[in-house]
Amino acid sequence: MAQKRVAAIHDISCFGKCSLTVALPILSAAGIECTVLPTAVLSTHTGGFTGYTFRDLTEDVKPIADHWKSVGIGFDAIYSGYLGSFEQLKLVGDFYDEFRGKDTLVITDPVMADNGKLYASFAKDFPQGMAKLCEKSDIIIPNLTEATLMLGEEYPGDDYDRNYIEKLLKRLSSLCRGKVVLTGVSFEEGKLGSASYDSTTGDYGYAFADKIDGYYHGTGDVYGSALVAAILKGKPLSDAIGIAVDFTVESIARTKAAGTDIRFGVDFEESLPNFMKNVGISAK
Ligand code: PXL
Repeated sequence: MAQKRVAAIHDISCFGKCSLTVALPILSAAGIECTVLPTAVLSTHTGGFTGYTFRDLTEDVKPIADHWKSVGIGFDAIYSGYLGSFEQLKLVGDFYDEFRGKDTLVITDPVMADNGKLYASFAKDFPQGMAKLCEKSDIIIPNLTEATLMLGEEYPGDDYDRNYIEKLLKRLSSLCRGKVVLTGVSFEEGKLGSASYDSTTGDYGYAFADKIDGYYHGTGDVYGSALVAAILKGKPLSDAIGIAVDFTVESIARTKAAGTDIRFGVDFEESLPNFMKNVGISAK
């Protein structure tokens, strides 16, 4: 069978294990080719570090895409994450239009907010721009904050139930092309996970694990990359969210046990063998 190929459009934060430095190894471990379109190079990610370098690569996005087009490169999926400006949103939307083939899955993680707050580096109207990019996406992966910001709704905090989440998932499915994974969902003290909805089948899915206290940077991208890999390996959405939750939580637990600085990213590498087994890769 032909190897699957993903175009991953994120920044490279050289240190701190997020965006492209996690998408590459995780997709590769699943046997998927990960073609990278770096939107910026930073010495570290922006979460908790000061004085980091930042080289914007916005100007390079279109020439790289044009060259790929001239070579005739196609993608089974396009996966975008952290994008830093309206101009980048526009360029990535154009990339989706240009490279969407008959069977290409377009997956957008609208990274921009958490815990009820837009990240400090984004303008107040950024969520509307991100919602436009989601309109072009087959699958979106917001957390509860990003979901409510894009829908222009109030953030519920911890005050919600299953009925609220299922209605929210339906509204989100109208914002995109029909499949939604909502992260950071909890119905029970001490448990945290994800919910999914596929509007083509009407199926909801849930995956929960024991909640680990502390905010570990880059875990959204570890989760998103594992999810994209599991979907491309043919797992139904409701199974893919479980594989991604287990992989992420196992990685966080190991990192917490090691006492690592929470800004440094999680030790997902040790979990790759288990992840590979779960997506159907076996040593021959
Ligand atoms: O997706 C997380 C992420 C990616 N890239 C950069 C970031 C962050 C989170 O803060 O700062 C540059």
